[in-house]
Amino acid sequence: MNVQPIQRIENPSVDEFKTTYGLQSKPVIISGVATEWAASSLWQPEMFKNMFGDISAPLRASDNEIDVFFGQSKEQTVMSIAEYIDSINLTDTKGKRPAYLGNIPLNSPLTQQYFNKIKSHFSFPNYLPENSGNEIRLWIGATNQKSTIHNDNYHNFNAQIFGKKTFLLFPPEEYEKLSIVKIDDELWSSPIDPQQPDLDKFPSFKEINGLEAELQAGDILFIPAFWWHQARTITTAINLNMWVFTANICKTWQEHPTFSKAVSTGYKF
Ligand SMILES: O=C(O)CCC(=O)C(=O)O
Repeated sequence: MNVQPIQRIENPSVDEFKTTYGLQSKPVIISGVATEWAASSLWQPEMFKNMFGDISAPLRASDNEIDVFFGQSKEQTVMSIAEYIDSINLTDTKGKRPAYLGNIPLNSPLTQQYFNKIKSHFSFPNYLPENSGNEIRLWIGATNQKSTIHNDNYHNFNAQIFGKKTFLLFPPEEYEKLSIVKIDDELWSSPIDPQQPDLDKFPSFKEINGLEAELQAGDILFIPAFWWHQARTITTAINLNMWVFTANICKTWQEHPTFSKAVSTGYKF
């Protein structure tokens, strides 16, 4: 795996971002924006415990998506936010790791009343003004939580609010070296664990080219639609992201030119 550090820019104007990164589908880390949000000083695991501790949340039983999508850990578990925060604080990297409070939609009917209490704490700039909507999601995970390598059909601005998280990013064309498979119509994912790749089974992963983003609190990572990505927490981490839907990108991976080329050359997803 050949990974280069991703470019970093300081508080770009909307025009600069849109022209050089958004319209070019070029990943970048934006600094100097989320650092100014109230969330940067207020959001810590204890704040969520104090404000929302009594709420019961459905969680994935495993914090490792490879177990969830390619293994046996499909079950969900329910616990209060207070119990969850205690479980991540107690995590011992050798012991059983806790569930994952990730992918929580904040602007959904179920969560709206809680979201209203914290929505003044952040404000994503409207870097892609031609968007057709957005969705805000919250992710609170313990050290070493891992997602699979997957892609999404919308742009993604992922703000690191607390702790550290690393993202690996690969261009859409690298699907073959990732042995991408279809999980369902919305989800295309890699069975490879990039931190411990099985190179006998997936030899071409050695040749892959990608980017690495080491996010510190206050950074915002731009992941363009259809770029493959994997998230991994380095410490207990709180992230807030905004998925941005735009009319000028194709709606599904099947509509992406790389996908049709892959299928025409015989690749079986
Ligand atoms: O932070 C994570 O666990 C995954 C984030 C992600 O992959 C996404 O927003 O698509």
